[in-house]
Amino acid sequence: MSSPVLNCAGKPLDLSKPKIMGILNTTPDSFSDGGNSYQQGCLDLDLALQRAIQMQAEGASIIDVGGESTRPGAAKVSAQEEMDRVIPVVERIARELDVVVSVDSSSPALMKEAAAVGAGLINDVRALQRDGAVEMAAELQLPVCLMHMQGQPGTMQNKPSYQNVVEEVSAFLTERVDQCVAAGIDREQIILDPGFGFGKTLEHNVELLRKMSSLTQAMGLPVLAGLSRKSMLQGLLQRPVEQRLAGSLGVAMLALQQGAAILRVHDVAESRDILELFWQIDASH
Ligand code: 7PJ
Repeated sequence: MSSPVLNCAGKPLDLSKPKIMGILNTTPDSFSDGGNSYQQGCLDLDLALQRAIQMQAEGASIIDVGGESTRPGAAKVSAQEEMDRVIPVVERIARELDVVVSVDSSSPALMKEAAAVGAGLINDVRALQRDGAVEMAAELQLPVCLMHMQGQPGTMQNKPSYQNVVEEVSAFLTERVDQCVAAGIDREQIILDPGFGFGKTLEHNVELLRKMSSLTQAMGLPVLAGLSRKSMLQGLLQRPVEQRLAGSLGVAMLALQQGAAILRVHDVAESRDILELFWQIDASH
């Protein structure tokens, strides 16, 4: 793999050892809170900061702040609403903590504002395909995570279909990397993500996880795995969201063995134990 150290707005992120990205949702209907206190969407600034402090203490190197729910059927969020939710949280965390703050967004305007208040990484589930997004990321000179999704969040789970999911995801990401590099983004600052659950059936997700190392090897770029509490665990284990911790840890370990460089997770402390076990025991890294 080429240089595994990302430059996140001056903060180095060394991916020669895998890292944990802790999820901080600012959406009121965030994926995992399900209306109970399991993980509340952090609308409140102090609460968001407390959660970030906790995740950092538990071992997160990156805090991923998102304000748009991308789960199937989620209500659309206006650009202004997304901005109002995300920017104050990014600003507060970047100011108070020595941690990389990433922004889970597809909006170029939001990327710009977030960078201005200290964001160090752009995480885009649309792989910078919105108008002006590639150019904005190039201008901001922040590392980017490019994720594969088939279709759009509202309808992506209706009938996902592929001839060969691994090849198609790989081809898409290759094309996006080329676009980004052509626009002036440093290739060494790009992270790839197969996008588990984004326009994929259970079988597609399983196939992608099984073959994730081919993605890592073919592209020579770090890969992020977002598997935490996802519905494939419902498909595999018939567990509702509040009972997916063990399953999430299991697939996290498999992802590490397939070469994942970043785990995007809700349960930071537990995931860090998995990461440490992998690092100390598995000789393949
Ligand atoms: C992902 C994400 C993911 C990246 C979400 C959820 C849905 N960003 N944002 N990868 N998932 N890069 O957390 O279940 O898998 S939102």
